[in-house]
Amino acid sequence: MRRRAVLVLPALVLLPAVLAGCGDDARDDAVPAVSAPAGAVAPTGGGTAGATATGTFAPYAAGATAVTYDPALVPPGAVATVTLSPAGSGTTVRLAVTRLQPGRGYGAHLHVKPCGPTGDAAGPHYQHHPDPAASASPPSVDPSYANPANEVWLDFTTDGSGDATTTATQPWTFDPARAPRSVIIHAQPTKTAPGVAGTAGARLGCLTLPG
Ligand SMILES: [Cu+2]
Repeated sequence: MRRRAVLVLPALVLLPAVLAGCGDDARDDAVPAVSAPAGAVAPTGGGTAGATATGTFAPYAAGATAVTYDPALVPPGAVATVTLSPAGSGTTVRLAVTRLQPGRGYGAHLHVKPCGPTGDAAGPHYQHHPDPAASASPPSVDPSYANPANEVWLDFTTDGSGDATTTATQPWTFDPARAPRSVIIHAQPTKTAPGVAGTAGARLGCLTLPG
């Protein structure tokens, strides 16, 4: 009698949906929390209720907390610290940076995805009321959604040492199902006009928030 080999092939090969692509929706927060990458992340409070992260900028490496995409404008060795602090029914977000270019204005916002190999990986801005017309491209540029009351804008101008501290206080808390995952530092102050609202030039650097 002839024996018949039976091959069982996996019917499905599931790839993780966390490939660092740009241009997805603001929804990768259902991914279970992973341990903090090597670096100076100091998660506190579970990410959505309150969180803090500190990183020293360097060119991208897997697991990096702080990434520079423009070493001239966000020099390796510059440091950023972001703290999300719930306060009653509101939230205060504080960003402190050191050793950027002195006397220079930068844009900065909370974005929805962690930092990745390119600035685009961080996805669009966190919005309290998501813009129903927004997609990955174009992102929300409607001033009725892309504004500093509905997003978290942290623009700053550095002092003579390249340091700055800025805060934004909102009367709302982050949706725990889609909490912000990064701060992006941009090349320009944030624009407010229709069609460009919320944009701030190139993405120079990124700091990942604990998820
Ligand atoms: Cu931004």
